[in-house]
Amino acid sequence: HHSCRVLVIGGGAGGCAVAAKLTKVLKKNEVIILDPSEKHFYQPLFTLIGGGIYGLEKSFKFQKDVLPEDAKWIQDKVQQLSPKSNEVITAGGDTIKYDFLLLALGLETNYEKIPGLLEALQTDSGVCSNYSDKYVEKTFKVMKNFDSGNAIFTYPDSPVKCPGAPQKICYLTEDYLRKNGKRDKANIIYNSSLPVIFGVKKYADALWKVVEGRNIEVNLRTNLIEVKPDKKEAIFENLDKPGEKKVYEFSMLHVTPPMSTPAVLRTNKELSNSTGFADVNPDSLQHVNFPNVFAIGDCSSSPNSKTAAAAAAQSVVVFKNLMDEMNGRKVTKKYDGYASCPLVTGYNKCILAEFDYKLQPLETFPIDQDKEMISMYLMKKLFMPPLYWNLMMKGYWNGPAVMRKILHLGFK
Ligand code: FAD
Ligand code: UQ1
Repeated sequence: HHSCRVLVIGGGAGGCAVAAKLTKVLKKNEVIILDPSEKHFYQPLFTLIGGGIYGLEKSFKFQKDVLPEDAKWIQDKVQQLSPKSNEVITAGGDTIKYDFLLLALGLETNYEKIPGLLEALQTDSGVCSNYSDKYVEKTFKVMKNFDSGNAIFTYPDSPVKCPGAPQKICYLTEDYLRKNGKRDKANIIYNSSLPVIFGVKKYADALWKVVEGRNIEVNLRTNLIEVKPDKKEAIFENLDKPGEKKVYEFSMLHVTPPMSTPAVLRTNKELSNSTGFADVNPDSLQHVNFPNVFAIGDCSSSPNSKTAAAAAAQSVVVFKNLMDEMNGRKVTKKYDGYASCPLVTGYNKCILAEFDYKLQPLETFPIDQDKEMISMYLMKKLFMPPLYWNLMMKGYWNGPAVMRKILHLGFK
């Protein structure tokens, strides 16, 4: 049995970033991090691994080498949350008491919700998915083996992490097939449950030009409901016309699975809202009913786009507000909803989308970022991984807000 000043549940992008900040001001072992996984994945690299640019080994480090030294890591899962008594119970049967709690459990992938999908992923069927460390390396194998026919990319009817990623791999595949002389034998199809290609108009306009210029078919409100690996068929429903289905044959099928917060949070009615996300104030990221509870990252109800970039911008808000709450001061720091999504559109180009709660562009660089640029591609590929490991995971990266202000001096 343990007790601590701050319990951080989930030592991923958001949890580790805040824990690193907390350990700089609290005493050794006053912070406990509860996380079962041996490996810490830098998931934004999965897009490039799927595209064959890197191997899986580039995307992770061991959690023991990532989590802050002055925090105590308990390698276990949370099984029960009891916010009224300020304690949790772990799967291993430990009780952990806390003064303050940070929920940072991320989003789970629910491959099993689509009949036939797990079997298809585990066999030689042309079905792949960048959204799991188990399957991400299969994507490039499927790309290489493609000869002709339909290459289909899906976006599910649920919230997802990195809402751009389902189409990034579509663009990489299109570019790969073009470079390898197979493009004219391929129909490239992006079937998305959403009513738009992207939620921010400026970038949606740019992406429509990309898909039109490269002859990619886009079907909106089209949701994958079943995969038949033996027949190589994918079944989609029309979300606007209940009951209307369409069967596609495929040679390649890249699936973005439905996602949800982990059941332990989703089913806890004291902590989560009706959609299963930790119910926080979108400005302060403090829980609406329990002032000693905060949330960060993909499991938070704050209505921003779920990205590591958003978690970075949130980390400083959560840290400051948690310290203010701890010291009996007024909680004042506000999160503006900043998120960013490097929309990789080919092997050397990328549109860097950056925006806020209002879905208005909030761009770091004093240039119009709705253009495909090699510089943004190189930033995503070469600059972001070390920034994540060496700055964000050490508590020194709060997103690009300061950089943006400096770069815009004299421009506005
Ligand atoms: P995570 O980093 O997922 O961490 C959650 C942690 O909680 C994990 O360590 C897990 O082990 C732990 N956990 C889960 N259940 C329990 C439990 N019961 N008890 C204890 N611990 C638990 N973001 C970008 O900014 N840019 C990108 O280009 C980008 N591309 C992406 C591409 C792909 C294919 C994917 C999958 C994601 C991408 N993202 C990108 C999104 C980014 O990875 C996430 O938004 C980010 O990791 C969220 O951080 P988090 O801390 O909320 O969750
Ligand atoms: C970012 O801060 C971040 O989190 C570490 C990402 O996740 C990997 C990103 O993809 C991006 C683009 C940012 C924003 C950073 C800059 C310099 C614009």
